[in-house]
Amino acid sequence: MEQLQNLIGGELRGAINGEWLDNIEPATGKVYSQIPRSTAADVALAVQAAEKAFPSWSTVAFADRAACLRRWAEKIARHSEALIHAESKDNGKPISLAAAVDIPRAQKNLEFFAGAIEHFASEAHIPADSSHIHYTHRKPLGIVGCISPWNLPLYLFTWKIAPAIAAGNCVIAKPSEITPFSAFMLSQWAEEAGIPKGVFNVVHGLGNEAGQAIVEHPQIKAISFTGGTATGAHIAQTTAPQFKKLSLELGGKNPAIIFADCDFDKALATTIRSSFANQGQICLCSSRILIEDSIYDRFKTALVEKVKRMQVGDPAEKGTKMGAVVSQAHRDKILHSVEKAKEAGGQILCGGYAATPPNERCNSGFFVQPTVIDGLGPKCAINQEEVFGPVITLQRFRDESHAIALANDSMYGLAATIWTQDIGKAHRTASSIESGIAWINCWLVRDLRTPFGGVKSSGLGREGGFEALRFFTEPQNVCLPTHAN
Ligand code: TXE
Repeated sequence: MEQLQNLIGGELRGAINGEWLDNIEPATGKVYSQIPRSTAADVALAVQAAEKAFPSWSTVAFADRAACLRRWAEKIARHSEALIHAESKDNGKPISLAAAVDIPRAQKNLEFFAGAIEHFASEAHIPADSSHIHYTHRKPLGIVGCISPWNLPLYLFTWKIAPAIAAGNCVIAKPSEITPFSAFMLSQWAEEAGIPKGVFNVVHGLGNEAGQAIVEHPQIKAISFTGGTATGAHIAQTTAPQFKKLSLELGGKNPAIIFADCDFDKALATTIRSSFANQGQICLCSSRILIEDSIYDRFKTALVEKVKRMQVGDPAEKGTKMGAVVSQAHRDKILHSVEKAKEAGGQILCGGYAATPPNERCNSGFFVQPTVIDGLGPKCAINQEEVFGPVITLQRFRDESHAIALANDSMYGLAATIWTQDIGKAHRTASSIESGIAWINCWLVRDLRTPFGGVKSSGLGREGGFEALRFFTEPQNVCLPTHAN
């Protein structure tokens, strides 16, 4: 059985304690590899390696750092077939999705931040009398921690490590213990890409062991985290007394607002995609579908008719559109949320159960039927708690202000989609919604320069573009007189 390794100070190695954790393929329920069960001792070793590497890496020219990231991106391109299959096997997502989204985007993240660091200029301020010049010197923080989740494994892993490394930091990264494989593959190519030993370290292991040790370590100056809201709150509590910089990208309960004057077919097709892509396991997925009264029945009927036809398939097969959910525990959590919705009086329009495995190979895999629930109000648990699976609810609204009230009736505020052909209404609605992102008549259209993140319990701070480079640097104001004293 393959044993994945940590990368510490340029060396691929197991955990110091010699312990291993099983890694399971969600489509089959079978253990197929192992990862080091790292602890605080491994994190301490990685910090030592990073401390050694930092003085030199922090002074490497931007163009040379960018060149390393570009060479690394080339490795992703060269090994893309292997990465696509690895990501699909590790996560349960269809290979078609890994090929269309995850792996190309991981490559793009590295290329994008290579370019971004080359264009990241400092600001200067000169007062009206020109007596002084102030300039901002943005310095790398030192050693930073990057902790990523399982839903878009390499995509979100590279989204964090690329700006951190580009900005001149040394990184201690921890991929999710549930989906460690693609990060391990990437770590094997770091040296060939020219990343010096100790600049990029990967410590595999459990969240409450290796992850917690990263968050607690006093030499780690910032934490960039994507994951569940409860974990984010715990990390915030741990880091606050140390005044660490913190970026949190957490959960969502995203509304899709379907106004009666929308382009019906486009709204329907995209809402199905925004609800069920990656088995609903994207923080940006729609999970509360809000539909205007006058088209409620028509939209509901058309949606349910299409969702009923969606079949789960073996993620390894080319034609599969819906694969497995990530783990047995996660499948059970999703089904428990559906059970609670039934008990609360929800009407299951389709789905509602574990799905029959698509073939013999997948007999012990973790599959959930795409599920649509009707008849529950905004305060119900299913409309308040993140399910993070292929489960959506429908709610009816009277008018624009009612739609906005329903959309904002949530502790989360990550993303919203708005479907209308009235551009004024679209803008008004977008600006009234408490969310980090509002998509009008589209979904998941991304430009890596834009600020990415959420409000309320969906997170803290923004990633993306120069926002990420600002997060991973400390600005120092330097002031000097323009005339000799
Ligand atoms: O995530 P965790 P889980 C949501 C989704 C899901 C729920 C729980 O609703 O059902 O979160 O998922 C590491 N210190 N999202 O439990 O635990 C962990 O090892 C440091 C939304 O799988 O938050 C992993 O690397 N690190 C989401 C990462 O945190 C810790 C994506 C995320 O795991 C830690 C995933 C600790 N104490 C889940 N405990 C999104 N926003 O996209 C855990 N970790």
